[in-house]
Amino acid sequence: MNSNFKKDINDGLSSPIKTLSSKYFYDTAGDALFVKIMNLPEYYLTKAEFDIFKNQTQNIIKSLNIEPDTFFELVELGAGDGTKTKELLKVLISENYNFKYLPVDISNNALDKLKANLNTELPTLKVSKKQGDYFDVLDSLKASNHPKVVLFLGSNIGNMEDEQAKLFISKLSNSLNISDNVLLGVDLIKSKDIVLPAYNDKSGVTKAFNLNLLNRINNELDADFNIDAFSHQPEYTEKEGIARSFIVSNKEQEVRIGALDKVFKFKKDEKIHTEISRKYNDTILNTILENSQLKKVTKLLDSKSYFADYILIK
Ligand code: AVI
Repeated sequence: MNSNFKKDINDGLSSPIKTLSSKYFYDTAGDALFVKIMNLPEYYLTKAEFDIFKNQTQNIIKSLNIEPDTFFELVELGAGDGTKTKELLKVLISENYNFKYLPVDISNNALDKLKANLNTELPTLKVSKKQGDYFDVLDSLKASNHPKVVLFLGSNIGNMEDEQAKLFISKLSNSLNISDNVLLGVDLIKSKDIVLPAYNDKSGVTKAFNLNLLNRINNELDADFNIDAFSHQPEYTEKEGIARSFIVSNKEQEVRIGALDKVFKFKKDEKIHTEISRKYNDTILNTILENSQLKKVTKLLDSKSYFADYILIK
């Protein structure tokens, strides 16, 4: 059993404002639910970023500091299924760019699946999977001195509070050499009628994704959460530009977590904060970049201007 998980759950549920980290959404069931989310009609983020990768591939390539003859490493933080990245890889291959693709992920299983798929679909692509923590991998690559392009897509940075995002960006910047690029995908601030349904779909997949966290605590920490006694509650204000997800207790209840030998009390309507999905604009991105050495080069938008891929340079 993961002892960080146990400690984090105990800390989060013992605090006066209960919190559970969204990083714990992704067990096997959570991974499968997230794949379903990406295909939901309401979840515009994946489709919008795919639109940029499919229709603006040349603009992406033009904005990157790369040349066909000079070898570079294309590093992707969080491998995913590669659907968007494949659009870029196809064009780089057909234009004879000299590069290697290095997907980085904590899950070896996800990397194996991606590598097998790429071997079939893009047999000439050089792929080197890197299992581990993002920064351990980036630090190990720094010594090689090859120019790098780092992809951090899908608005994954949006799942960090602003202070965490700043820290992440400055660590990322420190792990790069001068002239290396970052391609950062962020969801943009827009009205509630578009954002909120993306986190509250009609078919209830996002609800299951959020509440799966309680299943995970039941399974891994011998707890007795009654999932039906809790609800999924997303909130969003355009002014703040932040969507937050909560799990709400439907009644006054007690839950025992066996692995902690402890009982947690929930009041009726008490909330557990589980996720932040920060939306961006130029001003917010500027504050996140301000203490790093990364500078904006280009901003590419999808056809509806819902999502942006920023190209940054160190
Ligand atoms: C992975 N991440 C960018 C997703 C998001 O939109 O914040 C996770 C997610 N949570 C609910 N739906 C999707």
